[in-house]
Amino acid sequence: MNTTKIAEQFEKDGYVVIEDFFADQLMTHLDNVIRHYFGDNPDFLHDDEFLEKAKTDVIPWFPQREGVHDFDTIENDQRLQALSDAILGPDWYTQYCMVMFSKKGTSGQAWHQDCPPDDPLQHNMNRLVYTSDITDEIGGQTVVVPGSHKRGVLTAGDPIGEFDDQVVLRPKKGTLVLLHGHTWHRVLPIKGAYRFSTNYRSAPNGTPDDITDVCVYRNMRYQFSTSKVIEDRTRRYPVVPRAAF
Ligand SMILES: O=C(O)CCC(=O)C(=O)O
Ligand SMILES: [Fe+2]
Repeated sequence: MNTTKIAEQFEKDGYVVIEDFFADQLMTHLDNVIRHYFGDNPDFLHDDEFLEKAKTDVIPWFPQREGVHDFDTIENDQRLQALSDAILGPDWYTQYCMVMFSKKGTSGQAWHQDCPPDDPLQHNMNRLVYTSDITDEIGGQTVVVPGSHKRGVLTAGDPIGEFDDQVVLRPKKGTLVLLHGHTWHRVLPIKGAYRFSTNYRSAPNGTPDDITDVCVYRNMRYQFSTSKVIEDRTRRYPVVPRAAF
């Protein structure tokens, strides 16, 4: 593994994909733990307004907070720590391990930045682990705009529209995706029975612990701790009827 090269690629693109990073056996085990936890019909935690406006159907689970230690192996992986050192600098810290589960027929996640890019130096980094293949049949592909972590705030507009320069990722079992919190990204709708990813969120030293409390969508800024829309972005771009052109 060329840590320096990977860190350079991350700095340039705002994300990096490394296939076959984790062993098959470990992935199979964690996949089973997650499927067993969620069962067939998990309930949603978010309120209706969030689901409607954010077009985001995700049920989070924080296994380590419940004393489930199966996920610690990844947290302690020396190679993952070396990559995190190279990208985040000394004394970076782990925020939490979060499994994000979506049911069949749900809309995935709309375009967002995990935290506002108002200060370019304050950000989280997602360390995403995929315990089974994400395929076009299952849906739930992760979509990113390369280099957008340096473009400032996500443009207002259609929450699920396409960008010309977007790249669709189809992570396989054992893939690690490192993703800058300011990179514009989304998750496509889920067509298979369910879809999940496991995120070991981290941040550079000095980053506030609640950096991801406010998420930027193309139609709003949403604060999770208060379940409130703190900025309506739909008024910033006038909707001009087609007939006007
Ligand atoms: O599950 C994914 O592929 C991406 C999830 C995401 O948006 C995030 O972890 O911030
Ligand atoms: Fe995200």
